[in-house]
Amino acid sequence: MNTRRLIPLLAAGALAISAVPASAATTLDGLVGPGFNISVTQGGKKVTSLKAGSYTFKVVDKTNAHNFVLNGPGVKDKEITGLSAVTTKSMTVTLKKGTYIFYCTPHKSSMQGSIKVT
Ligand SMILES: [Cu+2]
Repeated sequence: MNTRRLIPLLAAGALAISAVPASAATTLDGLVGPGFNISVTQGGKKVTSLKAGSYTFKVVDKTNAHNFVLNGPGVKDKEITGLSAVTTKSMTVTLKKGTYIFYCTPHKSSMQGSIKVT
């Protein structure tokens, strides 16, 4: 039996199983607008650091002038709310160790924040 081939498969299986429970995701509150503001809070407190894991970004987008985009390890410029929508949308993502930024595309230089994941 070729155990060198089996071990990576088992490791991949273990990762998939541990990622399954959706109820384990912590909800974070994203807000864009109504002015030139963007933020991520948890229980009313600004989020600047998190432990790696599964998080649901619930984003309230109050204007059609802004969007909410998340970028970081494993999350490539994911648009959670779009530019021409006043909406509330949720997206669950797995955050890995590293730095994530959230931003509004047309106003990225002034409308952005970062979250350090450890
Ligand atoms: Cu904007």
